[in-house]
Amino acid sequence: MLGLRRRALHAVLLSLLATSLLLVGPRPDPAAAATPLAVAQAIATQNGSGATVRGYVVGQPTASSTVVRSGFPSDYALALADSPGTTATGSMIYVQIPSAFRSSYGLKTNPGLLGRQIDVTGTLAAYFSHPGLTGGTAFALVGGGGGTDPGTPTDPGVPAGYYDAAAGKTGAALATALHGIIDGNRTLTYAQVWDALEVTDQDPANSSNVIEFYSGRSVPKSSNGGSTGNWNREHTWPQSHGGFGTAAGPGTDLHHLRPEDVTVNSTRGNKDFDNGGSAVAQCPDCFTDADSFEPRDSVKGDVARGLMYMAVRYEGGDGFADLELNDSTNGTTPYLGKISVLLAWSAADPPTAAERARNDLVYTRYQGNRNPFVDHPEYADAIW
Ligand SMILES: [Ca+2]
Ligand SMILES: [Ca+2]
Ligand SMILES: [Ca+2]
Repeated sequence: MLGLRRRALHAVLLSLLATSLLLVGPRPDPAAAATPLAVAQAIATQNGSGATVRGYVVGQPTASSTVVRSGFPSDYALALADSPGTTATGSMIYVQIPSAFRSSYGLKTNPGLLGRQIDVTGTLAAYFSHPGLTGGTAFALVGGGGGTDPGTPTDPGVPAGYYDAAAGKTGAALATALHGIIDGNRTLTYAQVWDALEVTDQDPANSSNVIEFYSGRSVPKSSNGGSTGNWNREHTWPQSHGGFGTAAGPGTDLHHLRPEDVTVNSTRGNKDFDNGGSAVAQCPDCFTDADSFEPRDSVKGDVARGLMYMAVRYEGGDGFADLELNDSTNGTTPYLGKISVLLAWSAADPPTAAERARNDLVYTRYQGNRNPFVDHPEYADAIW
């Protein structure tokens, strides 16, 4: 019985292997991948050949001579041009977005892609009765933040030049440069934060759930609220350490707001972050005492980088306090501690792919600004 089943499985695997070998076909030309075509070249080469085309996302084609730049109706297509300001459809190539790439490159889901430079590999063939690129097999953002620190894996979502103003700087000059890069962001209302957290903190293994930040539990998105057992909106920089309440701005900034169990959120209260204390109920590997809270190891760096972002983003402008990290456990606005511990946590728990993906989501989908300490964790020691 077992032998028969194993033989049957073997046959299936062999036939799959044969099929995949047949599907491989001619090897791709590595030179084509290394040197992408400009959009003008791609428009002039509509011969059914395969190519990688590099261009700026300038909108979504909805008809042969119509490309919209807002109110994107779907994730099915985008238009590329050699200049981000192009509005003439004759200078654009229309790109079909296969289903596998729609959640990452469709404009309805990712309106922040407008103006970004991307590479698309596909077939040079008409789409919408217009010069096109169809059957895409690879989509990639161009750029990636300069080679200042080859030891740090750079997020491909970082647009080229994003951190140029910070290059070569340290200390207060670096903080000032970063502030200039990340300020002026879009803000959410406190009500919009519910929906945003369901996206940014979704459980990768269950799209109906979010992961509670400190406790690590996967809980239904639908069980948000203020009752025991619900999850709610945790300000990792406590409202009372910044006087911002739930105001649009620091009170709703997704770089430090996270879903957390109501009871655990209440236990954390407005305590500073530090090591030690006794175990926290419903929060494995979390500790607390009278004046501080310690989350589980795998989010220690995430906590630290979110707070470092807050200290640099909020410098006393926009009608809000100048948030600052210090080395105390203090209950006073606008300070939060302890910076020596947060630096150690950031070093011990460096950014993961999941943390970088969250940063990308906040950037592209909600706020239009990035957390520099996720993209460049080395900035932490360069400032503090
Ligand atoms: Ca303490
Ligand atoms: Ca982490
Ligand atoms: Ca500050």
